[in-house]
Amino acid sequence: MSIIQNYNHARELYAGHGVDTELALERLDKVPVSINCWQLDDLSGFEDPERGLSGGIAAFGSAPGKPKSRAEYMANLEKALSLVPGRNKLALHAIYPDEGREGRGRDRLEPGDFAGWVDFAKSHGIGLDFNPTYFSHPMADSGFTLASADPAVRGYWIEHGKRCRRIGQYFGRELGIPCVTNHWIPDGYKDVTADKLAPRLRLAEAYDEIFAEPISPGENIDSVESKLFGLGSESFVIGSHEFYMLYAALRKNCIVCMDTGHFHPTEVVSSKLSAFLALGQEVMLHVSRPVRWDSDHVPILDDECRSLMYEIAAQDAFDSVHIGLDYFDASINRVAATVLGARSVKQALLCALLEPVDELKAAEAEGDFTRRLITLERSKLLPFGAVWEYYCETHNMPGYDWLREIEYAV
Ligand code: RNT
Ligand code: ZN
Repeated sequence: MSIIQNYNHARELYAGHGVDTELALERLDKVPVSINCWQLDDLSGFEDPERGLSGGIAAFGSAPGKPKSRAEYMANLEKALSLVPGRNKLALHAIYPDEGREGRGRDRLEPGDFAGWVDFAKSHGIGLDFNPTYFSHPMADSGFTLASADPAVRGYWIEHGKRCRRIGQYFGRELGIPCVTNHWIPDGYKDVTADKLAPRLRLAEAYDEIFAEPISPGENIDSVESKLFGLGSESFVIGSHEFYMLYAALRKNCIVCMDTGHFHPTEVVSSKLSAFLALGQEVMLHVSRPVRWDSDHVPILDDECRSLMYEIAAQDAFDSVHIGLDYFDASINRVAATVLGARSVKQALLCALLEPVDELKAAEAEGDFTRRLITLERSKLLPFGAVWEYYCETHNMPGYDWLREIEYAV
């Protein structure tokens, strides 16, 4: 049977269960997913690719094919983008400036250092998101950046943060799509901490300075990303979830970013999202797949990814939740990994959009928890794959056999 025939059959089956596949596909097509540029090169960047990672993050694995030049990197990026259907954004890090702009200090970056990316985004019809790089740098060697007690170190990174916001604003202005500039810092202590207040006071002050310049949210939105613990900050992380949640709610100058790998393994971001929605707070997401800890595995179509997307789709919260990706696994082909993560999140989104949400909410309201559970289980049996394949087909992309499009060595 052809893709269309399969789809028509699936559409009828879904319709029989009260679900309109056409509407689901229409909605899916409008939701941008922000693809992280750093899976493609293990977060090496262009600033000084030989430097290696530090500051609580590491990419494990030795799959062949890591790009040896900017040209190779760009070709891989083109390939990856060509295999992700629907609306996308590209999330850059500050260590990926244009050619010839690599030598500047991070406290001297300017919008013009990323003009090439604006051209790239324009030619692909996509938006850009941005990330200051507060790690993998001699000024971050102490393990502290914005919360550092050393005014020279803190000042350096405050300047970096300010400049990154202006770069985000430039992206938003040029592309007509707001940029989310996401701030994550590695600051924390490896061991038992005597003064947990002072570094947090310094961090709050540092962000107050960074966010002081008013920038229209139509151009740039800042998000702050927490973490539970990291390599080298096992005992105490300055930028914790509570810290940022309160900071964002009280100061109203930024939003919270939740990375799905940054919580205790029994905590799930899908259960947290509605708290933000109930209180009118926008959220940025870093969708990752934590395996036992913040392992930054590539997202797959697993239960939590589906639950997370359900929370957005069931509340029609696409204007309040920005979906971004964050993973870096060097043990599998990097282009395929980028595509897999992005496709998986979009598939999870499609699954969510194909749920009979009204029926589920009605069963819950009536206290019919039996029907609620069985209706949810029924969804798993419906031919979602046929709908996905048709969606890919409408974007001239393979639904199932996309790996064939990628050349790679083992
Ligand atoms: C680190 C944070 C952060 C980074 C990226 C590369 O724990 O998740 O988002 O992964 O900025
Ligand atoms: Zn993250």
